[in-house]
Amino acid sequence: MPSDLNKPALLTGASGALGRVLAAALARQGWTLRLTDIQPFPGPVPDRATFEFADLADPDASRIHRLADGCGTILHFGGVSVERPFDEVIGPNIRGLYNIYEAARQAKARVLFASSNHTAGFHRRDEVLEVDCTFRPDGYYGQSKCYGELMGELYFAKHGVESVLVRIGSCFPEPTDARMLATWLSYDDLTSLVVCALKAEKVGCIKVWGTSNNKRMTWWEDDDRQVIGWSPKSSADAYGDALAGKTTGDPVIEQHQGGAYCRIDYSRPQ
Ligand code: 15L
Repeated sequence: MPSDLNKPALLTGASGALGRVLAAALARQGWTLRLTDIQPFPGPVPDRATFEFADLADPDASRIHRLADGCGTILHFGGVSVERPFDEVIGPNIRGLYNIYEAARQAKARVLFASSNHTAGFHRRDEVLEVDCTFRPDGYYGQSKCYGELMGELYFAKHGVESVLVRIGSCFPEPTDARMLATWLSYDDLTSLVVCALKAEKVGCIKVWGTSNNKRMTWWEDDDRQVIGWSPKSSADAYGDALAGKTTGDPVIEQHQGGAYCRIDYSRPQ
C-alpha cells in the first residue's frame, strides 16, 4: 500500500504543539492537509489545508472515517500527550486509536503513529535499547502508546495497513535539561521524518526512534529508519556543557529513561 503523494494527508492533533509545527512546515512544502483536533486550530489555517473538529474517542467514528476517506496517510498526533489518570487516557488513546486504524483500513491509508519513549521509560539509563526492546511503560500514557504500537502490528498483519511507529523522545524547540541530551528531537528532524514517511514507496510496519543525531548521550539505536531513508541532521551535543549538570537529584527520575514520568504516583519503598 504505497503512500500516494497526490492524495491529502490527515493530521490529527493538529492544534497541539507538534501538530501546529507540522501543519505549518508541511503546508510550506506544498503538501495538501486535512487538519483535525478536538480543540480549535490556533491562528489561520495554512494554505492548502482545511480544518475540522473531531473527537477521536467518539464511538460513532463516522466523522474520522469521512476525514480519512481519500487520504494517502494519516499522521496521528492526536490524543493525550502526557501522563494523565487512566480515565482520561482511555478514550482518546485507546478507543481513538481503534477509530484511527479502522479509518486507515477503510481508506487504504498508511499511518504514522506518534508513539513515545515512555513505552520504554522504566528501562535504566545505563542501557542502550534497540527499538524491539521489551516494553517498560512508565505510566498509563506510555502504556497507551504500547497499545498503539501493537495496534499498528495487528493492522499490518491482518489487513496490510502500513505503519511508521515513531517513538518520539522530547520534541521541543531546543533541549532544556540533561536528559534531553539523549532524548531531544528538533522540529526540523521531526518534519523530515514525517516527509520521509509520506514519500516512502513501501514501509510495512516499522519502528523508528524519534531523536536527533545526539551522540554525546545515546540510549537508543538500531531501528528501521533506513526503510524510509531518514537521517536526522540536528544534535543536542552542542548544548552538552550547558545542560550536563541540569539534573533533579531524584534517583527515580535520574536512573530511568522516562525521567519525571517514572516519578508520577511512584509508590515503591526506596
Ligand atoms: C512525551 O511523550 C510527551 O508527549 C512530551 O510532552 C515530553 O514529555 C516527552 O515525552 C519527553 O519524554 O520528554
